[in-house]
Amino acid sequence: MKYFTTVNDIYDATRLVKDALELKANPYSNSSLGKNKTLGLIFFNSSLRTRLSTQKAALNLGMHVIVMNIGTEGWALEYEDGSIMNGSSVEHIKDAAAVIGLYCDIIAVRCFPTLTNKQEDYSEKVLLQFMKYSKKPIISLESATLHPLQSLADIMTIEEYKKVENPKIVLTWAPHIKPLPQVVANSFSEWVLKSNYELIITHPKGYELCEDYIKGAKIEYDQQTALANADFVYVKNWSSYYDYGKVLDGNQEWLLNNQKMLVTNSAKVMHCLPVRRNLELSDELLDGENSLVLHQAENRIYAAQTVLKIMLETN
Ligand code: AN0
Ligand code: CP
Repeated sequence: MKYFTTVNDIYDATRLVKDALELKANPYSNSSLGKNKTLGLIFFNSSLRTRLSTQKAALNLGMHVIVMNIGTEGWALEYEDGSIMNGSSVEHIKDAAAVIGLYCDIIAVRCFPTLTNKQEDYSEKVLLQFMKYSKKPIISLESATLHPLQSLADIMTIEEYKKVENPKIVLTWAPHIKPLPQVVANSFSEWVLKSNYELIITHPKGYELCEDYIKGAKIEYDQQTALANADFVYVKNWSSYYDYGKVLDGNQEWLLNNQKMLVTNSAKVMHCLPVRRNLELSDELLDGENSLVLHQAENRIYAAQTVLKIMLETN
């Protein structure tokens, strides 16, 4: 596997989740596999879980890790091919990615969308240029459209906590004050669907997601109807895809609480974190016995370790 940027980069989602859970049971079984190999973690945006869990995953495999917050510490990068660089950008991504490729055996990149130019964001221009110019295996640490390590950890968590073979999984939109990417929702949807689970997505009108990631999901605009008999409720805010990057007025009533969850099948509550408490999700649910948020965060280590292991074995 040279790239891990979407569920479509892997041979079999169900198999990968099984492998990841096996690795979790025996995390030090490959502690020399990464000897003398260097992982580069390149961050254009902030992170807590992704940075620390991927670093720990690499250390469990005996790799070296180098980290750069390129968004705040690096030279301002140029992305347009053939441009005359007489503006504010100092270095072309062609050169930066090629140099990073010389220092690393595997490169992992976090590059959020701008949320101002849909076409540019959804073309994944940063990630694709890293693939093209670094010539090294690339892992997405959340790109402009997808967050595959988060989704792998999420599906692992569902496998661990499901009580029936085919649980009812609901993805619900939640309020926020800032425009957030559609990324986590896109990614969770494509992984759930690829894992052959049914998915119900509920959101206010105007927050429809890009069709490419949700084919096969059911859309239900009434949150309570969607939640009926749910086994897992995945909570996430995202900004509008069609009115690109906008936060639409209202919808504060979409905040979930214990009362609204009464119609579910004592559903487990999921969120990728970071979460704004009592804006996106209430304290009572986050701190309640059905919350899986810390289990999801823990599984990020083994999701990353599984992907790194496969890359070390196949490159
Ligand atoms: C990011 C998002 O919603 O995509 C990262 C989530 C893992 N969240 C924020 O920017 C708050
Ligand atoms: N869930 C997640 O990716 O968290 P960070 O943004 O803190 O890495």
